[in-house]
Amino acid sequence: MLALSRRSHYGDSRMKLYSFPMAPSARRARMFLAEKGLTAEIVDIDLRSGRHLEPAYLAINPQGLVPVL
Ligand SMILES: N[C@@H](CCC(=O)N[C@@H](CS)C(=O)NCC(=O)O)C(=O)O
Repeated sequence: MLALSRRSHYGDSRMKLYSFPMAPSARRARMFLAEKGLTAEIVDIDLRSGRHLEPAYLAINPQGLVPVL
């Protein structure tokens, strides 16, 4: 089980969005979900503390970028 960051839940969904509140790309993905009325579990990856470069996250996205859906 990943212990990447705090999680917030927006509805009951099988989708999971790895995101960071201040990242424009991740914000675009959250806006897309909202506009489509879709819900996803949001997992915040703190770019400032380098969580996106940790092995647990690189296993999810080897590019080390957010967002990932
Ligand atoms: N084209 C990609 C760009 C993703 C991207 O550049 N994400 C930035 C945040 S906006 C990021 O993860 N930066 C972390 C880094 O460069 O170390 C997309 O839109 O998904």
